[in-house]
Amino acid sequence: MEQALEKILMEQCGKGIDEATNEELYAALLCITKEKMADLPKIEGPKKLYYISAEFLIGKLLSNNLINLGVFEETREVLKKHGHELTEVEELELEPSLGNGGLGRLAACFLDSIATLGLPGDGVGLNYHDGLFYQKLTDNKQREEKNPWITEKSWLTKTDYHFQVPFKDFTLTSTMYDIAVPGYKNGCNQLHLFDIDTVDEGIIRDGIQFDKKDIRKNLTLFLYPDDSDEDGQLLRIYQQYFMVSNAAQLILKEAEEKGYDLYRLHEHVAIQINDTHPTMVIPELIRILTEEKGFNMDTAIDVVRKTCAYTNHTILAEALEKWPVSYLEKVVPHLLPIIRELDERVRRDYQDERVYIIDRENRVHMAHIDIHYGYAVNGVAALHTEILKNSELKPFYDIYPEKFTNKTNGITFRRWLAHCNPALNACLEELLGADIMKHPEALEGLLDYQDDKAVLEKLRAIKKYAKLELKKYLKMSQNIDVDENSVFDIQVKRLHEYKRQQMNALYAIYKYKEIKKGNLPKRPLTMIFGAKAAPAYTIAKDIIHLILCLRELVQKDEEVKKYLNIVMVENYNVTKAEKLIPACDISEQISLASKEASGTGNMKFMLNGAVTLGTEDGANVEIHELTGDDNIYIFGEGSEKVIELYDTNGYHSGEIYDSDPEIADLVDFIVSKELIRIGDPVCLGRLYKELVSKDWFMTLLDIKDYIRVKEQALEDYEDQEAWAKKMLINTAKAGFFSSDRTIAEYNRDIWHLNEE
Ligand code: 26W
Repeated sequence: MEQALEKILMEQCGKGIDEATNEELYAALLCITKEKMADLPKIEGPKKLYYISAEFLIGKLLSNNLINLGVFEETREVLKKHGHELTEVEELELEPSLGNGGLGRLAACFLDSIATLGLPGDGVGLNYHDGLFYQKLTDNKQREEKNPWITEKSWLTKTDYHFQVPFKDFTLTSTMYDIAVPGYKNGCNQLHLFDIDTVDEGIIRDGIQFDKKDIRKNLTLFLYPDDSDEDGQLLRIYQQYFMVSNAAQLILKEAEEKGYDLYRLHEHVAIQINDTHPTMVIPELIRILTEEKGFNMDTAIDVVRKTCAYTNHTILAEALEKWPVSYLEKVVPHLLPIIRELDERVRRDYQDERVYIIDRENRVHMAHIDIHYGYAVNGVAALHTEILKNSELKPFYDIYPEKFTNKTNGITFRRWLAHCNPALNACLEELLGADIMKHPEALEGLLDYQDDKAVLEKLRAIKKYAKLELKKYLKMSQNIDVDENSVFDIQVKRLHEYKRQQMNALYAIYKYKEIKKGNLPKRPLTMIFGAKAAPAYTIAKDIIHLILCLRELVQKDEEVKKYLNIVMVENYNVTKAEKLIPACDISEQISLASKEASGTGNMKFMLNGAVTLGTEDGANVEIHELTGDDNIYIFGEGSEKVIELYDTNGYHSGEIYDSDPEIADLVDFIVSKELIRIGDPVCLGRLYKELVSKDWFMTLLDIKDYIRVKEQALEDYEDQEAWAKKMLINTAKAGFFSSDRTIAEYNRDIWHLNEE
């Protein structure tokens, strides 16, 4: 590495390593790493996977790629020897924000694991120039700004692949960009991101406003532009079709180049449809096969059905896509005859209108296309899959029980241990004498040390170090002070009412009031939030406003400030997650039971020795089973009760509010004179009203139990040795959540990639 770096720096800027600036070092390392990846063997085999996803939240790539190439340590040493820090060089890399949250990050972890397991599989998505918006926090509110990440020196490689994508009134020519995906000590796959050459960032005005109708200029400008109006939704359909038409053309081109018989496509290709966003790949493939490849309809449908598999990531009704036929007519009229044909076949076979593709209101249910015309359907955690089978998708499960499987999510340990917590990783490898990156199951060996005082002490020291690092980072990035001796309680994830950040905010109110009353905690508490709210999601933005107002209130109160610190990290993203997660003591996973399909942050925190405070929801259920009752804090109503409350219309937050003065006291504080003095009365009033009159995600149902259990966790934290043991057991049991395990299961049960 040293020689390569010397050479390229000399060529590029006539300097040695000592004199090079961080910018120059970054450019040189990017170049070297790209070359090394280009030299890796391409992963090949009899059958190839295409993972189509509207989101790939890949994070910064420099360290990750160096780790996977096996040259991370060496590079760090070389830089150090010459007076540089790899972490500082890495600061210069811009994070591509090509995702909203879990679904996009999962896709990125999966690509890493697919390559690591040596399976041939490429990602296919879109090259959004500004990704998801950049979140600025000003005047205690979220403001959206553009979030560019593509610079001259980036991981993207422009290819000479171009496809024609036909829309109703015009055809666009695509360009394919590639990002290399090296496996950990293995060969290389690719992430293909499609784009058009005419996108114009100049059309963005004040924040993230732009002309939603000018498709040639805006098609790949943003991820999920505001879809609160018709033009926004039409733009989403343009994006989705553009993505899948390119994917379909790429897949068929590669298959034909390899000389495959398209009638046996399913023997050589598996297509994973990541949520419903890529669903139109099904009618698009059928269209191309029938119109251009001489297939008859029956055969085209049969081949496509044997090729496509669908993953469901949510049961929230509003997130299950249903496009009005009239919208599809405006964008992709050539798909409608196919979609109608698919619907007619369903109607011929089943007399149950719940499984029709086109409903009475003339809306196309995208998930229904996937389930009828794909060969596999999976949920992303055990509980989630059970809920799909027994309630949300029951009519489909009754028809196709054999299609349904569970694939509990996972995370790549390369990024979420080796990269984000090198100290912990080194300690584990030393103790266990194994390459955890290849053998996550070896973590269980840590259990042998659960009563070893020296090991427990070491784990505490590693946690303390991560807290100090986070402290430095918060000071540098937001000028925020935190006390490393306080408990770090962290909730970082998309802002959504079902995730119940508002319940955590009510806890902050509770704590504030307790401190005011003189019930002082034994140790200060630092409550850290990080969350972006969708630009058109008003209540979510009100919750951010409440949290920021509470921060201001506490900060201005010298007495309370000593015991409570409320922090909101600006623009939460993968890079920030990597700094927050190792430093966490208490991991907040407090969604309303049944609503969080899986969660993956919960796994990252667990692996890094945080203790979960959570509901029996998503993968928390599996975390609970693995750790046992003593190493997790579970509270709240379970999913069965919650589902029953929805079914019977049995939940009325107003009744709880009226009958429980303690709860009313907390909720009332949202519109108290203390807070109204600081905040916007419209926002706070709206949130207050939402909680007392609707509270769709049942905050008030669980708030008391939440407070009780959280207080217990804080008390238990004081027994430092017992707490360190909980940390150890969490890390020891986290091996199951390696995405290598998840991908091995996908391959075994769905893709069958290395079977001739
Ligand atoms: C309708 C558009 C839309 C787009 C994105 C709706 C919802 C989304 C989310 C960002 C989808 C998402 O991230 N789902 C999450 O997927 C994770 C990976 O499976 C799960 O761990 C989370 O529980 C789930 O919320």
